[in-house]
Amino acid sequence: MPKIDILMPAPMSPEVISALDDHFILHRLWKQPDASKFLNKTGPHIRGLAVSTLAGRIDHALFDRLPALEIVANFGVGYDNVDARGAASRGIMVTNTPGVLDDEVADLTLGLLLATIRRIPQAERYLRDGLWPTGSFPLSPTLRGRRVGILGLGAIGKAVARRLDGFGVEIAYHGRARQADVAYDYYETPVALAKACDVLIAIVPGGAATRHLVNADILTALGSDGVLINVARGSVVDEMALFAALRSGTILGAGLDVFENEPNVPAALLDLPNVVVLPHIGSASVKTRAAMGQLVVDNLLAWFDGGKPVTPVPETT
Ligand code: NAP
Ligand code: 8YV
Repeated sequence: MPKIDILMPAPMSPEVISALDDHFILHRLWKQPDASKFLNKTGPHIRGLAVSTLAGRIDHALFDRLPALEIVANFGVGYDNVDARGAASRGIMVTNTPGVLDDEVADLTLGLLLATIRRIPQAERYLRDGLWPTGSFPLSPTLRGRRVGILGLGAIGKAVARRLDGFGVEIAYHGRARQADVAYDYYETPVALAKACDVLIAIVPGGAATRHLVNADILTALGSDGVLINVARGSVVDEMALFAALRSGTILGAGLDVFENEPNVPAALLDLPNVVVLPHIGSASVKTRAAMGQLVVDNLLAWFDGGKPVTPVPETT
C-alpha cells in the first residue's frame, strides 16, 4: 500500500499512534504550533482522520480544510461527535467501534446501578471517615422487587438486560420500534416506560434526536422511589431538570457516567447526597480500550486496502 496521509487532531492511545505510524504517514495536529497554517499546507493531502471525543466536533469546518478526505475513523461506538450525515453528503466514510465494548459497558452499568441504590460510595466514605464506631451506616434502598426500564435496547442495552435477568428483576424497554425477537415489555414512549418502572437506564445514542429525551416529565413519571442511570450521553438528560428532581425528591437518586459538558460537572450536582458520579469510564478498561483502538486501525487499513471498512456507521453505508 502506498503511504497515505492520516490526520489525528487530538492525542489517542500510544498503541493506536504506533500502529498508525507503522502503516501511514500520521500527522499529529495537536503538536503543530499553528494548526491553521499546517492545514493550509498539508490538509489537501489528508485522506483519513482518526478521532475521539477529545478532537471536538468533526464537521464541515474541518471537512472544508481536507478536500481529499475519504474516511473518519472514530474511537467510540457513539459518534455524535462526528457529523455523519454531513460526511455522507460529501462521500466521506465514517466508522465507529461497536461490539467490542458491550460487555465492559454493561458491567459498569450494573456496578453503577448497585452503587447508586445500595449507596456503596457513601458507605465507603462513612467507613473511611471513621464514622463506623459511632453507629451503623443507615439502611439503603434496594434493587429487590424493582422494575427496570431500558431506554435504548441496542447492543449494550441487551448486554445490560442479560445481566439484569440474573439479578431477578423485571425488565421493560423503549426504542423507536418494538423488537420482534425480544420478550421484554415494550413501551411506545419514554414517559410510558418511566411510569411503568422505578429504575430507568439510558443507553441510547447521543445527538439531536435524543437531546433531553429524559426531561422533567420523565423524571416525574419515574417517581419518588425512582432511580435514573445514565451511561448514554450527557445530552440525553436535561441536567438542570435532573438536578431539580434530585434536590426536591421527585426521584430517589441517580448514577451518572456521562454529563452535558464533560469534563465539567456542575458543582451543585456534586453537592447532592443522592447522586453517584463517574468520569465517563463505561468502556475504560485497558483490554477494552485496546480492542477499540485496534478497530480504529483496522477500519483505516481495510478502507485503504479494499474500500470496505470493518464497521461503517449506517449513515455512510
Ligand atoms: P446501538 O446498538 O445502536 O443501540 C442503540 C439503541 O438505542 C437501539 O436499540 C435504538 O433502538 C435506540 N435508539 C436510537 N435512537 C433512539 C431514539 N431517538 N429514541 C429511542 N431509542 C433510540 O448502540 P450501542 O452500541 O448499544 O450504544 C449505545 C450508546 O451508548 C452509544 O451511542 C453511546 O452514546 C453510549 N455509550 C456510552 C459509553 C460510556 O462509556 N458511557 C460507552 C459506549 C457507548 P431503535 O432503533 O429501535 O430506536
Ligand atoms: C468512549 C463511549 O469512552 O464508545 C463510546 O461511545 O462513550 C466510550 O466508549 C468515548 O467514546 C471516548 O472517546
